[in-house]
Amino acid sequence: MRSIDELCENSARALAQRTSRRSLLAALGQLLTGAALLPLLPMDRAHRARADEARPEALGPDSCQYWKHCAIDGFLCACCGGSSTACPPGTAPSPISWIGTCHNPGDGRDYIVSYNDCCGKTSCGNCECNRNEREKPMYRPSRNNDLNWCMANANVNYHCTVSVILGVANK
Ligand code: ABN
Repeated sequence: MRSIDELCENSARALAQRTSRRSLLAALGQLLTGAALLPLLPMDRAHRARADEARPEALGPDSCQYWKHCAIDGFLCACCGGSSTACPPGTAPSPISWIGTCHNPGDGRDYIVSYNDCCGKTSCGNCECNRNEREKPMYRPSRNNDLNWCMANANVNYHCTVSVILGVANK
């Protein structure tokens, strides 16, 4: 019976006879290139976004799920050239607004938030956010937020909405 040593030696010799140094280097090169390109291949990273949706406190003010937008109805000004508290250039905040109370999971407190519409340009169309927490149906107009708060502005064109924190809500 042939020993394992003999078997290994013979198969190594047979491989060496069949393989040139050049082809070995080519195979090694292919292996290294493949390994280097592996991180560039398309991957499904959607699970990360889904994980963030499950943790609203991880999102910023340009996300509809951000805590202080809990009663908003409109386009987020942060996606329209302004910020979550400042109207975009060329628009003016409405003096009348919708008021909501939102819970901040970051500090566990409730805050009074004013949703002012920014007026003077046509609808922004970006980041529509319609959360309307505790809003009542249209047949109770004083408790319904589906209104153009630019109605009292010189230019009544609605553009987007800001969420301005007015203060902590007392229990
Ligand atoms: N408050 C935003 C808005 C504007 C026009 C119509 C409905 C809602």
